[in-house]
Formats: sequence, C-alpha cells, structure tokens
Amino acid sequence: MKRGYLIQILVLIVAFFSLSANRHAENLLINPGFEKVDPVGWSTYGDSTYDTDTYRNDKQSGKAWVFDYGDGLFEQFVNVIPGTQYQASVYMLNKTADPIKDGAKAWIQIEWFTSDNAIIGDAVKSPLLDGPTDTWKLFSTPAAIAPSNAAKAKVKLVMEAPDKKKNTDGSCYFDDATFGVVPLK
Ligand SMILES: [Ca+2]
Repeated sequence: MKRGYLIQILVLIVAFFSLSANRHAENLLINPGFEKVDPVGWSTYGDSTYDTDTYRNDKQSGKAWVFDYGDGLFEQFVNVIPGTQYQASVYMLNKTADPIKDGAKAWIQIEWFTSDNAIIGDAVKSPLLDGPTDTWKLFSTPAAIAPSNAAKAKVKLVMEAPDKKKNTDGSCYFDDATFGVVPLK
C-alpha cells in the first residue's frame, strides 16, 4: 500500500517537472548574458569584445562593430536533436551616438551542422538591425526544425558591413541571448 502511494507521488513529481520544462523552454546557451569573458561559451571573431559600460542585465554585454572593412561576431555551438524545433533570440541596441549606417547591419542566426562539421542548408536569420534604436530590442529567428542529419547548431550574432570599400562604422550591443526548443504547432 505504502509503496503504491510512493509511486503515485513520484509519477506526479515527474509530471510536474515535465510540464514546467515545456512551459519554460530551457536556454541551451552558455553565458547568454555575456557576463563571463571569452572563451566561456562564445567564440569571438573580428571586431567584437565584452563591454562593461552598456548592458541590459547584470554587468556586461557583447559588443561588435564595423570599421572600414572589419566585421564582428560572437558564436557558439549547441548540440541539437534532429526533428526538434528550435528558436534563437537576442536583445540588440544601437546608439545614435555611434549609429549603424551605410548598409551595415546586425542580426542573430542559426546554422545547422552535421557531426562532421559540415554546414547544412541556409542560415535561419532574424530581422536586421540597421539603425539606431537607443533602447534594447528583442530580435528572434523564426522557429526552425533541426534537419534529420543535424547534430549541432551554431548560434551566431553578427555585425557586418556589406560594402567594405565604404568608411562604414557603428557598433551594436548584444545581451540576454537565448536558444531553445520551441513546441511544434
Ligand atoms: Ca549581460
């Protein structure tokens, strides 16, 4: 009799945590708030750094900028399950004092990779940030299903100057990035 109750209670506890997990998708990114310095979670390339003056939460953000021909980005790999739907998002900020201009833009994207590091298909991109916001704005990729041969996703925060001959400049801040499972509709 007692053992029966115990099992019922355990079943309820497991059910409770399953429901909670579904309701609040787990953020699979390491260091999503840029509070720890490279190489914790993110790899940085080009003109990118951790910034302590401007942030949305805690004490730091990720900052990328374009200067003449330079681009900047942060990226990290996350293991994924094929056939599962994922979505990535990040808050971005561009200041009027250092505006994005001349066609430079910033975004977040998902790239799928096989276990052998071969890229699969096209990147899944968020809308573009191409001018000053002076406030933190959330940018999200569309929800996307990991292909059948995908083993991992690369979540990438990019700032890019398309015309490298121009004197492009401007900087973008990233904070509170997410990458997680989205329930299929
Ligand atoms: Ca932060």
